[in-house]
This record gives sequence, structure tokens and C-alpha cells, in this order.
Amino acid sequence: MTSAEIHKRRVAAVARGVGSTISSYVDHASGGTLTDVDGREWIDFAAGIAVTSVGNSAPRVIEAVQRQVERFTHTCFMVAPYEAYVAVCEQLNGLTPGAFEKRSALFNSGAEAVENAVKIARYHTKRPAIVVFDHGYHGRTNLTMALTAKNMPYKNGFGPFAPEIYRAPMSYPLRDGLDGPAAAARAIDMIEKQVGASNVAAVLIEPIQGEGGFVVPAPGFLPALAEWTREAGAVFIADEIQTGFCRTGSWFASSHEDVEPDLITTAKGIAGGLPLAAVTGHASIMDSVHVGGLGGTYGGNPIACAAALASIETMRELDLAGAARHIGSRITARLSELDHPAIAEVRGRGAMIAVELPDASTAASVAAQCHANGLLVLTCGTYGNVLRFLPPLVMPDDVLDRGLDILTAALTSR
Ligand code: PLZ
Repeated sequence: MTSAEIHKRRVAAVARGVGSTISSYVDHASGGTLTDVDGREWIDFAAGIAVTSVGNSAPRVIEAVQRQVERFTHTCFMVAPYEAYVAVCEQLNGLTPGAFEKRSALFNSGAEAVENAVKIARYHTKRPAIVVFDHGYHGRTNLTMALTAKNMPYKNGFGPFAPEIYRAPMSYPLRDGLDGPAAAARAIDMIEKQVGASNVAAVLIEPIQGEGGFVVPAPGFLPALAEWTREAGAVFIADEIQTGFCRTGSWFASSHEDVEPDLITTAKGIAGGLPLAAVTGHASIMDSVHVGGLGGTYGGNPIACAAALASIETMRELDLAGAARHIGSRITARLSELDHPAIAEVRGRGAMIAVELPDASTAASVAAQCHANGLLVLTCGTYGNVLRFLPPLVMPDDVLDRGLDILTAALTSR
């Protein structure tokens, strides 16, 4: 069956509201490429939106998943528990920043992890307000839509949204020209004047914004916010769903500025493509919730846990944090060489790099040219004008370079 044939069936069967970046249908995938059903190879600068960091069909993940499927597929951890769930929590508690005692709870999707982090912070503080930031993205469920900044396509027509969510100005150096402390002072002033420190349950932020445009806050912004949050008796939550698990060149992006969040949400890269998400944090905060207050049928599914343990082992053994730094410097070097007037900024950390272009139509046409030439890239940003690159961290140099050839040709043809 060809992509065109499947696509015809899709239009008749799949809800229109679910979009796709490309209209080719995948047959199989590896460490750096996807092959569609028409036999065409795509260089993968998307990794399923920062998910397949260990590659698609990573050998350890395949083996662990197969072994687990043969033993059992599901019991529900809330009904009959199993070791893999405990082992994933141990790994998360050890790998996330901060030497303090931690606990974790497992869920299915990023949005679900964020929802639970908010539940835990509100329970612990007995306060209502959640502070989020301009350009922030936290999901598409009802609560997380309210936390997400951008209207189209995420929120438009889907309200009313959950109350007690307050949006503070983000540090966006290209656009605001502020240094980190000044941008933090601006955000804190807004919170104090418009929300009131004593009402704040949590400050929730992506250490580098993902969907919002790979916005890297100015140095000092995150530490100042974290410190204010602690002094206010509120919970500092880092949403590391996109930045976590080696993507930015360290296990977690908070570490680049020595920030130790009270709670961290993770998903995406954690399990090599299987659906798994987590909230990890201070034992005193996590354990404040009554027994039975957190859970869900599938959270911490044993197959996803087996995949996570194998993915984490792969990241350790192959030093994928180092690989992310290597990929990032290779991408940045090629893009900086271009010095093209359409490139407003090349930014990011590790293998989470983006170029900001003048407008959405330029970004869309560069992306379209990349797609026509077999390179899968994604756009992002509040203004839709950012092209982002999230290759699997196991992508070989020659594949990366071929992708960069296609990308630089598309950028310079503008
Ligand atoms: N927090 C920081 O990046 C998911 C969304 C794609 P889920 N980002 C990709 C789309 O258009 O739906 C994300 C994220 C951050 C939370 C989430 C939500 O994670 O697993 O998609 O629910």
C-alpha cells in the first residue's frame, strides 16, 4: 500500500483535528532515518518530537520490551505492583538534579505528568495559584491547555479553561534584550503585584522552552526565579518533558544553571518511544499526598518501564549527553557559517537547536523544501517562525551532515 493510498483512507477514517507534518506513512525507522512505505528514506531531525533520543528500534529497548511482553503486559501498579516501576523511580530519583531525598510517580503522557505536579504542589501548599510563562507549553488537556500560552492550534475554541493560572513574562533575550536578573525581576514584580506571593502554589517553567520556540532564558533568570519561589514557600516545578534525558547535553537542562527544582516533570525521551511520564521531587512534597491520591490505570505500564530502564542504560553506556553536545556543536557550526540575513538567531543547547527566521511563512517554506529533499524538520514558536532540530542522539555524523546539507541549502535559497 502506498502513502497516497493510506492517506486517502486516513482522510475518511481519522479525525481532521489530528494533523501530521508530512503525508508520507512510515514503514520502519532506525537511529537516524525513517523509511516510508514508498521506500523513501527521511533523515530524522524530529525524533518524534524529542522522544527517540536512543534511536528508533534501539537494540537494548527492543530486547527489554520483548522480554517484558513475554512475562506480562499489564497488571496496574495500583492493583498488583512490579519491580520495574520501582526501578524507574529509583533511576529518576538518582538522575534528577539535587542530592536530597526524592520520590517519583509514573504516568502516561507529558500532560498527565504536569497535571499531577500541579495537583501535588496545590495539595502540599494548600494554595491555588500556578504561575506559568509567555510562550510556555505544557500540554493539551483541560488544565494543561490553560497552562499553555499559544492559542492556535492548542486552545482555540476549546475553553473555558481552568482558573488560577497566571502568566508571567518570560526571558527571551533576542526579543526583550534583558539580562537574566532583570528579566526575573520583571516576572517577580508581576507575580507579587498581580497574584500575591502567599497565593502561589507553584511556579512552573520549561528550563528551555520547546514548542514556544526553543527560547533559552538569559543566564541567571532560572536561578533567581527558583530562589524567589522557595522564599515564597511555593513549589518550583521544572517541566523537563522536552529538555530531559540528555537532550540538552546533560541529563536535565536545569543543571546547566545549577538549579535544583522541587519537582521535575519528565516524559518523551525517557522510554525510547513507549509512553511513559513521571513527576520526581522532594520526598517531603511528593509524600504529602494521601495514599491513593495519585494514580491511573496505565501509569508506569511494565512494558514502558522496561523500555525506560533500557533507554537509561543506553544513555549511560553510549554517553548520549556527550553525543548531544557533539551534535549541537556540529549543527551550530554549520548554521553559524551561513551568516544569512534571514537568520535572526541560532540558539539552543546540546541537540536542541533552532533558528529563528523573520516570519512563519519563511519557516514554513524552508521546512517544505527540507521535506521535499528528504529531511524531516519541525517548526515551533509563538510566531511560528522558528525551525527546530531534535535529531536522535545516536545519529551518525554522516547522516547528520547529509541533513545539514539539505537544511543549509534550503536556508540559503531564501
Ligand atoms: N511539556 C515541555 O514539550 C509536549 C507537543 C506536541 P504530551 N510537546 C509536544 C503537540 O502538538 O501536541 C510537551 C512538552 C512540554 C508538556 C508536553 C506535553 O506532553 O506527552 O504531549 O502530553
